[in-house]
Amino acid sequence: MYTLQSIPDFASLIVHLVLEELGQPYTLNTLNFDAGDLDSPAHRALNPFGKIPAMQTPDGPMFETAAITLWLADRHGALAPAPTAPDRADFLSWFFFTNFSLHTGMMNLVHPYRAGGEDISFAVSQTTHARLMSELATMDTMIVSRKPRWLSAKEPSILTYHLAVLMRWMKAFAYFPEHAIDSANFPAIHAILRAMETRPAAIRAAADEGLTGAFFSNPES
Ligand SMILES: N[C@@H](CCC(=O)N[C@@H](CS)C(=O)NCC(=O)O)C(=O)O
Repeated sequence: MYTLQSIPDFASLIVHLVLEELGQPYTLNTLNFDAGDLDSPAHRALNPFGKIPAMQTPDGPMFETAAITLWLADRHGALAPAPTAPDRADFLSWFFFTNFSLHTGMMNLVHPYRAGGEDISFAVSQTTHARLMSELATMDTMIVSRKPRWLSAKEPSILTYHLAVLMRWMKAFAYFPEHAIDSANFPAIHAILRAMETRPAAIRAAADEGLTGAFFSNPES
C-alpha cells in the first residue's frame, strides 16, 4: 500500500495516473496548499523541500516525481523497459530529457517571473517557448521515425504519462496566452495524448482530480 501526498493537478497527478494504471493499492493524502500544508512538519518529513509529490512506500518515503514513477515501474515490472532490456538505455535518455528539459521548460512557461521578476518574464517565456517548440518537434520526429514502444499511442508507459501531463500544463497554464503550446502542432505526441486520455485508469485518476474532457490533448485553461 502506498500513500501519495497529493494536490489536485499538481505533479502528484503523474504518480496518481501511474498508480492507477499499475492497479496497485494506494491512498491519496490530499493537502491544502492555501492552508500551508506543504510547510507542515509532517509533509516536510516526506519531502524535505515542501513540494508535491511525496509518497510513503514500504521502503520509506520518496520524493521527486520521476524517481517515484521509475521506482514504481521497476518494482512492479510494468510501464517501462526492464533494467536489463535492450531498449532501457534509449528509454532512460528520453525519460530524463523529459524530466530535466521539458519539465523545467514547462515551469518557466507557467511561472516565468520566478526566473528574475516580472520585468524579464516575457523574455523568459518567449525564449522558453521557442526552445520547447524545437525540442518537442525533435521528439515528435523521433517518435515517427523510430516508433519506440515506450513512447507510443499503443500502450502506456511512465514516459507517456509524464509527457501527457506536461503537455496539458503547457497548453492550459502558460502565463502568457500567446506562448501556450498546443500538442496538435506535434501529431505523434498529440496521438499519444489522445490515446492516454481514453484509458480507463487515466479517466479514473483524472476524475478524482476534477479533470474531464480532453484533459491531456485539449485541456481547458
Ligand atoms: N522536480 C520536482 C518538482 C516538484 C514541484 O515543483 N512541485 C510543485 C507542484 S507541480 C509544488 O509542490 N509547488 C508548490 C510550491 O512550490 O510551493 C518533482 O518533479 O517532484
